[in-house]
Amino acid sequence: MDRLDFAIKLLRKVGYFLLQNWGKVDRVFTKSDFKDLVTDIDKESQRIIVESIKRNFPDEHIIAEEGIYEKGDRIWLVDPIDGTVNFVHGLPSFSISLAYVEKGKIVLGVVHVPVTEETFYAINGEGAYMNGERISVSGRKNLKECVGSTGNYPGFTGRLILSLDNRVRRIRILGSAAASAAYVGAGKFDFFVAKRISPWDVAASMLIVRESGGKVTDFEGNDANIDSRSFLFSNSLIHDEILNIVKTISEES
Ligand code: 2AM
Ligand code: CA
Repeated sequence: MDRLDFAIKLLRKVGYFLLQNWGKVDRVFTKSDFKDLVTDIDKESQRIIVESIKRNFPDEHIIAEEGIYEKGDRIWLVDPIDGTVNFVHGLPSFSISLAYVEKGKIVLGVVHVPVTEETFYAINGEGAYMNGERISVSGRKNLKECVGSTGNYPGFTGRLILSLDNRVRRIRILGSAAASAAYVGAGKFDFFVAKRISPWDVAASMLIVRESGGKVTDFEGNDANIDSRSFLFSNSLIHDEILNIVKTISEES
């Protein structure tokens, strides 16, 4: 079975399931702390995805946010809901992220945003697409014209926004790292900064951004990989300028 076709159809199917439950979840549980949520819908979404992978690719392995950590050379990285807080609160920015990784190399990535019916995807060496149309990063070089995004990391995000405030046109916080990074690939955002996040959040988007002509590094400026934890996604043209700001903020803490 064609992996890309499989992954897109699967995420769209799970997207419909999520929309039926969006903003209607009554039981919410915390994980590592009060900011980190999970619901029965995250678990059910993950169960559907995992079952489908196991049925179609029985020899391959899975790492998934809600408690699956298998080892192997051929791994599917699953985030069943990226942006659970938005999902619970009935806000539209949440996504499903699925990446396929061979020996540490991201081969395929799909990010689906159910509310807007945007499916972003990329195959290594074959470009990046949204709903069948080729996408590419923006051509903005001047920070004053740039609209960028970040996650929420206590003690970091506030200072980052203070520092960017007078230099860029706008900063937006959407609440889904996978979608925010994919939006860099589509040229909607010019950059996205994420501190301390997990491989399932951004593995698919990393490939989407690179295949659309963008750049993805860690906060030291090294090319990011699935073991990285902090990321700068950009259109590549403004990468160094934003990286310098991020570095300054990181050093202050
Ligand atoms: P999640 O919804 O899959 O947990 C929210 O700011 C963004 O950061 C979301 O993409 C969220 O993913 C991600 N994130 C990663 N680790 C997190 C954590 N420990 N607490 C809250 N959000 C986290
Ligand atoms: Ca999640």
